[in-house]
Amino acid sequence: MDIKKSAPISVISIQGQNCTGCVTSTLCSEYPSIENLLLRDIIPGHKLEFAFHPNIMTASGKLAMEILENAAKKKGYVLIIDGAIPTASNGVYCITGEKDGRKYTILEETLKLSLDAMIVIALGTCASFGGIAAGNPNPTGAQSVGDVFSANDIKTPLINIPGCPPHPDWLFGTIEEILTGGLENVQLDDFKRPKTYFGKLIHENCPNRAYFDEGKFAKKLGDEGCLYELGCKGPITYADCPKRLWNGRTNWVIGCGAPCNSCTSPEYPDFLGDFYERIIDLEVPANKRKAKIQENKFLGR
Ligand code: FSX
Repeated sequence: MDIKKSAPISVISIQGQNCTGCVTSTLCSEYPSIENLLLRDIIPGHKLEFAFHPNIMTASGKLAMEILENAAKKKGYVLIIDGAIPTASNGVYCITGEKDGRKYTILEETLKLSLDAMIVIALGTCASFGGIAAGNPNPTGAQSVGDVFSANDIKTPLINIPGCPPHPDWLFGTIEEILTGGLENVQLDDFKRPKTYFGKLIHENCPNRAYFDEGKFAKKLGDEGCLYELGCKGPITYADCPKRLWNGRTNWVIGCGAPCNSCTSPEYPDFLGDFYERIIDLEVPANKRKAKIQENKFLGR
């Protein structure tokens, strides 16, 4: 088959308040491999060009800031922002870089670079919803990319890829959907998450679901049974972890015997209770009755 080659798509990646888990996780991509991501086609006929990436580029200081300036001149790039954006004190709490004695904040880089991007991808829950960085008491005024857009009337298309950290497929699969079918090819939910990856509850595909329906609940870690009473948030969490699996498709959190803590949700972490605290707005089955999941009051569904 004759595959038409298209020009490389320029990608600018900038980093706000985070633990670098989002980049670490997504650069462990297997399909496409890191070799394909950086040197070859991401999918046949389509290549990415990482013009600026603070975690894998060799340049630093003034040279790095000049590379960022030059990359931004080529409009229509994909802008990936991971980490939350501190907005208190003019964003002084997170600096992208320094040039000629002037510090450039992630807040001003976000505002500037978003304007000429084809699409902005908020990578990880901190960038998508504030996440841990915006947790109470949030002294830096950390906000999601979406909230910064709303406050500054930025209309550039935005996609949220949450997860603390996100799965590599969620990021690069979404970029592939854009490359092959355009932005309109990506169906988003009410929180701008791609439905391909965040369209179903963990609960719908959980291998422990039969235990839940039977009313058989683990009382301590290691017990057989559904992990609901040990704080599992799978019944209110949208992600495809049970089917996609992690770390080279070997396992996932519940497969390891630990409860899901709902890291892809907008309410994570402050409004979901402690990690090992049972969610209380759920109707659980009794005497083998079929379970009926109540609407989640937080999500307003
Ligand atoms: Fe947050 Fe990401 Fe969690 Fe960490 O960039 S979503 S703390 S995995 O690194 O921002």
